[in-house]
Amino acid sequence: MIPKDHPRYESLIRREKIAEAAWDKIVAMEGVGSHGRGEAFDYLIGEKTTPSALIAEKTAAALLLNAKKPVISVNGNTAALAADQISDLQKKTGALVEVNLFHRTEERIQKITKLLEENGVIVLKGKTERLLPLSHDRALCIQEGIYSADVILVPLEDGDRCEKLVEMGKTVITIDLNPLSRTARTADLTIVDELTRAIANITEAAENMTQEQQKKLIENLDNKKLLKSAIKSIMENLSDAMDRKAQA
Ligand code: PTJ
Repeated sequence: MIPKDHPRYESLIRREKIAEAAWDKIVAMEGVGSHGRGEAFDYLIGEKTTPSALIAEKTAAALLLNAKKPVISVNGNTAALAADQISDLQKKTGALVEVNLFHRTEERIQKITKLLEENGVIVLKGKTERLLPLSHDRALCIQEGIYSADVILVPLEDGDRCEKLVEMGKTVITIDLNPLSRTARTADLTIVDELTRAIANITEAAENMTQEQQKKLIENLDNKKLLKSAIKSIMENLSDAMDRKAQA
């Protein structure tokens, strides 16, 4: 039982959700490791949304709202941490939601779909085919979903599929706390923020932006600048920590 007044309550609750979902086979065992890496980067970034991440989140909302066929690709970790938030984001943006897994089993697909549906998500179903040029099972997707999306949100992604989706001409948005990852460097737009904070901010932005604001954000999108900013935030955070230590 995690007390509500614990200074790192939110982070510990997320860890507990991941652990429970791993026991339920919603999160892959490898996903527990991925979450730990995410936690470490969140620590480095100060466990908060930086100003440049907020710009990235607003830009993500603008891209999804202006897409012809926006799709959100959901894996085990994303479902475990944010099933209810994915439902809100789907409602605000009209995006299709497709389950796509790296460590794919039919059992996990069923369990993740059930969890999403229990939280109000409309999950795309249909014939799954090996449509992406990848040797692993992330190649498996639905023709009317991921395969034909023009804008795709792929939270907590692996670099391979991100690269292929970009090569296929899609606008790829990722959420990844590690600004150095291959995915972060390959995507068209990288949100360096914790998944649940990021989805909440994208959804809020999708509710509140004018057409003019959306247009401006899309025109000004510069992912290299956003990544540099994220790395700078980590460096500043570390430098502040060193100063505090020196004064102690
Ligand atoms: O459910 P599956 O089978 O599709 O598997 C999903 C995982 C996450 C296991 C798979 O996609 C994977 O191995 O991902 P990676 O290569 O570990 O990349 C995940 C990235 O997300 C890493 O750079 C982590 O730092 C980052 N990350 C982890 N948790 C969070 C996060 N970023 C934002 N918010 C988080 N909560």
